[in-house]
Amino acid sequence: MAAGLTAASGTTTLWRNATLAPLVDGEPALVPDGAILARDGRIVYAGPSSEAPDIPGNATVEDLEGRLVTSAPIDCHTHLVHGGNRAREFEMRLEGASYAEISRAGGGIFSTVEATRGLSVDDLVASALPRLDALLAEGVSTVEVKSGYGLEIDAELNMLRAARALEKHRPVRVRTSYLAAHAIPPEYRDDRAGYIAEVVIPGLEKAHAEGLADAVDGFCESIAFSVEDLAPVFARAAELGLPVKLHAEQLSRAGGTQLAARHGALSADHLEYIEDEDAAALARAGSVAVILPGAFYTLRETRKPDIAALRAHKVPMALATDANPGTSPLTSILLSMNMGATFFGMTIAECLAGVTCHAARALGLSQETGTLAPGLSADFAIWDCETPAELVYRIGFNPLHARIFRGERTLL
Ligand code: DI6
Ligand code: FE
Repeated sequence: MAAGLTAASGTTTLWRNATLAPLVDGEPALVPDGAILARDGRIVYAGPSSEAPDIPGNATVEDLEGRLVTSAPIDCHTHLVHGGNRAREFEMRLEGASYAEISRAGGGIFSTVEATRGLSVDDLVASALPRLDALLAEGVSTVEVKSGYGLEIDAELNMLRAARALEKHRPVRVRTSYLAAHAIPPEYRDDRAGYIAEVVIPGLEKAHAEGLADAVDGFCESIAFSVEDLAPVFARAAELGLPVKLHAEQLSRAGGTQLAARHGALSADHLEYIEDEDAAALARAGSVAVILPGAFYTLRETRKPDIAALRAHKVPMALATDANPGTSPLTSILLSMNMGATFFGMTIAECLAGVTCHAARALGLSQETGTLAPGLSADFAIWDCETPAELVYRIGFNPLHARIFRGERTLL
């Protein structure tokens, strides 16, 4: 141990004999015989055991027997809070029904809106917990949760209240995104501008006043909202000091990525239909490209996000589940990595960065979590693996040995 650098008193734990996989400039730099020292839930040191500071006599010492340790995964794009499910819609598609037939039969996003509007905050929490537990079982420390199935002010706020309440029920960090601009509710079918002016923006102001929203999101798509529809929403977010993110270029090229970049968005998400100039715009804006292979898979999409362009412009790429009942009923961050590699050709390093440091950046949390670095929260995952490649290549297998959240080993 290097002398001199002694961690001060407090609850101190040393995890030793680990194979650390810190990301240095986006590349995993495996550190055999590594150590992590944490005090009161914050990382004091992460690196070779030989260079670790001395530890106080009352420290707890854990021997990890050479296991792989990564920063805890982060799911930076989910719709975890909602009522009902869309299994029947899935079955109808297998029977050959078109989206139009499903919609006419009451399926689609509006069936989830109907199932959500009637639920209390407690009901919404109870409905979301099993989905959250699936993520925590894979070591996830932090999840982003959107509203967007209320489409009226009280129901949208209840979704955000339920998202916030998840932190009271589980050892997890939750960041919320206000997504009333997700779809046009039936009562505003012929009055898009009225929905924006009478529901989306007043609801945003109430959410902000109650401290319910960490960011503002929208669905920029021909079947949802145009750049023109969303401009006043993003302008109001800016006035309120809230960052923005956007579902963009998922099903067509509607200009969402350029809108997100113009607003210095935390992220633009989906991106199947981006062009090189969109990647360049995200790079200039410092925005994260959030890649969502679960929706690509569920929709049997054929157009892939231009990973090569994002790579060439050095746009940080994140990976997330997009856990939602319709287009991505996926609650596995590990499978999201496998899909990112298998469908889109993302490298092991890109997949690992995609669910750790880049996911943290997509939530504005780079100074809090997502990297094994001093000062950050001691959020890390201990795996029964030797290399990060083992985390990405397996399908439907969870090699998590232990989840450490804010320096504490958790049961989930
Ligand atoms: N893009 C999607 O794929 C989901 N929302 C969005 O903005 C669809 C959500 C649903 O089908 O329930
Ligand atoms: Fe989404």
